[in-house]
Amino acid sequence: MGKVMLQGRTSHAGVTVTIGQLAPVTTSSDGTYAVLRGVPKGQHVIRAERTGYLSAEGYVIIEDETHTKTMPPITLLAGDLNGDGTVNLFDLVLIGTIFGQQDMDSLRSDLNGDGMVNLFDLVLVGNNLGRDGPLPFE
Ligand SMILES: [Ca+2]
Ligand SMILES: [Ca+2]
Repeated sequence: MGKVMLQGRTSHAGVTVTIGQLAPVTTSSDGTYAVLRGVPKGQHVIRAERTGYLSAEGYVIIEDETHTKTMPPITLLAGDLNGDGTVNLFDLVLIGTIFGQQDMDSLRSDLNGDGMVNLFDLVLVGNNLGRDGPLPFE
């Protein structure tokens, strides 16, 4: 189990967490997820991803599959709207084209989740310009 927070949002729901070959789980609004039970022994890749955010990736080592493994909490950085793994000019342009509108696809350009593509979202992208994913999951 663990917790993934979304930068700039009050609801941290909708992050997909995948471990190895197991079926992905999604976070609830407080960011928590429970997945690390029944994971086979060994080292597995763990990924956390959400549209509009840089993903995080790392390794989880399971020594005893009967125990529930707890992962450290992480925060995904906002702003990778086009999903190319970096927060860059393309993401700013995307926000610019629908600035001031209600975001029909609220998973995407409305980063802070207030229902509008506005200055708050622009600031989130601006603050993370130049950041690359995946972020370390540790
Ligand atoms: Ca991008
Ligand atoms: Ca917004």
